[in-house]
Amino acid sequence: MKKMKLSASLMCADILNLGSELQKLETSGIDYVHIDVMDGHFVPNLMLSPRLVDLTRTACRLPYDYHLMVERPENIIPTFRLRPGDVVSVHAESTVHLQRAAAMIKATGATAAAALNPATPLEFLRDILPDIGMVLIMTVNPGFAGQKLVPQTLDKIKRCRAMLDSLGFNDISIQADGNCSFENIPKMLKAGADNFVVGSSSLFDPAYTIKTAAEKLRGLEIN
Ligand code: S6P
Ligand code: MG
Repeated sequence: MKKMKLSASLMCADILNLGSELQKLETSGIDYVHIDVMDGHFVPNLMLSPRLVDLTRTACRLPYDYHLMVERPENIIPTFRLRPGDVVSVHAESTVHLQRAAAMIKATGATAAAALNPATPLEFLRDILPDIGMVLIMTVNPGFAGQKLVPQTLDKIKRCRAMLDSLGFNDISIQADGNCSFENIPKMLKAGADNFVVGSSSLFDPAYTIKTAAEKLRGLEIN
């Protein structure tokens, strides 16, 4: 079984204090910073510009996990200063040239990933598997934080893990994005996800500090 990875959703952090939030993520043992990029077309929201994101990279050493919710992702990929160790997810629904986008990402030294909306069939992944290191399964419809889990996505995670393993892609990890709460993560883990985008439902729940929420999240893997 793969070790659980936690990817902190930056749009759910305290935006007025991003520098100290990033330092807290690093000292709390978070694995990735999840960057939601939205263009107002692919999703009805706008979020996290390349310049702002690049500036935040001086505040911590964590790898970044970019989630591109944009039309024509090929146009925006070169505008980020990607580093080896970063992951970039491109939605299969967002481009007719998914393999080209994955190749562009790999050429920078980052890992390419493919993302699927809740209603998009797993079959869309089949021919991109040799180019990716991760599948991002949207467990809510993309565009906003604070939404409720789309229940059938749990079975989709399970079928995705089975499909990857049966085709020999055991190394490809599965990220769940949306409503990764203390209650839902155990179900997602059981279904076969190993990487979790933690946002307002858990890591940034005001009932906890980042440190205590991260500790509670790590405990979910053991129990
Ligand atoms: C949603 C976006 C997500 C959110 C995350 C928020 O379109 O892709 O990454 O940032 O899901 O977390 P939560 O716990 O509020 O659902
Ligand atoms: Mg996301």
